Amino acid sequence: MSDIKMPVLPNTATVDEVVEVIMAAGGVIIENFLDAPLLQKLKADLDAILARTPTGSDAEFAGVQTRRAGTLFARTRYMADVALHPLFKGAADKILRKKISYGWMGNQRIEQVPDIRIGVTQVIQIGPGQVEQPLHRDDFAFFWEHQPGAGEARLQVMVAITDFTAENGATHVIPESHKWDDERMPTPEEAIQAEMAAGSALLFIGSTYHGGGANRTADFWRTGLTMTYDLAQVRQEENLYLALPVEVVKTFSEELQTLLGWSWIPSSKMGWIEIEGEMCSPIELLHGKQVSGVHPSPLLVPSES
Ligand SMILES: O=C(O)CCC(=O)C(=O)O
Ligand SMILES: [Fe+2]
Repeated sequence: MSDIKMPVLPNTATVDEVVEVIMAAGGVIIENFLDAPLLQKLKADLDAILARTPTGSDAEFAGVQTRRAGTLFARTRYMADVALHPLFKGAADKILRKKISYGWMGNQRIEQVPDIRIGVTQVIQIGPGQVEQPLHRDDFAFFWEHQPGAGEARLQVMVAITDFTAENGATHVIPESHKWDDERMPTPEEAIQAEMAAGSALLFIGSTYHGGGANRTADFWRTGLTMTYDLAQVRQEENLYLALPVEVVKTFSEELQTLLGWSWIPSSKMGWIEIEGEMCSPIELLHGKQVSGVHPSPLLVPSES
């Protein structure tokens, strides 16, 4: 274990300061990311979910003394406070929404500012006896390659819902590992632990090597809430379209509906549905429109022959 410390910023830091530290170190701890009353309400909701969640069966990665629950936007009303936290959303916009130029459309040079979407929502509760998770990069989910200039695909938050300590499984992070290529293997000696008080949060990018810690306590369950912002052109890792009931999504602001994926990418129309012969954004479905020709689907109507 390295004796370097994870960089820490107060919640009064600016977005630019947060981005600067993340891009230098691969991650940063924001102290008091959530205020105490909000943390308490969020914790009550997450504890109720976790009480109904069994430990997992994946010994390799997810852990067998670990509880993981998703679909959090339908299970607690406080997810919006995490997703739209100015430092998290602000840093995600700055890190991920970098103008790119590529190719041509006829004689027009294509220049895009990529959109972002919410890719994962998960509460992770590491229990006594859980062993360390292998060090990994989360952008592995997109088969992201780490070449100079490749840019970042993900900004992730890990909010400490309980205190995170070295003994209870605080997340391991290898500082500056986001600068590595794909050949260099991470080793536990290079990692440091993101120890932080409940309410603080670790922000880190998809190319930073990290992993859940071992829980060596007798009876303390370490609880962390994680959420990612990802480039909109990669697939959302958690299948939010199927997981979140559409009635719930309809109650959200259009900003949140878009971030959750109920919108296309306007410039490329990626994610379109057809309505009346036009490629349209699926947000139209939340405004009462229907996809053409499937209500009712002829496949569900008994055929005459
Ligand atoms: O629980 C943690 O501290 C990290 C978990 C993690 O990195 C993962 O499951 O991908
Ligand atoms: Fe991870």
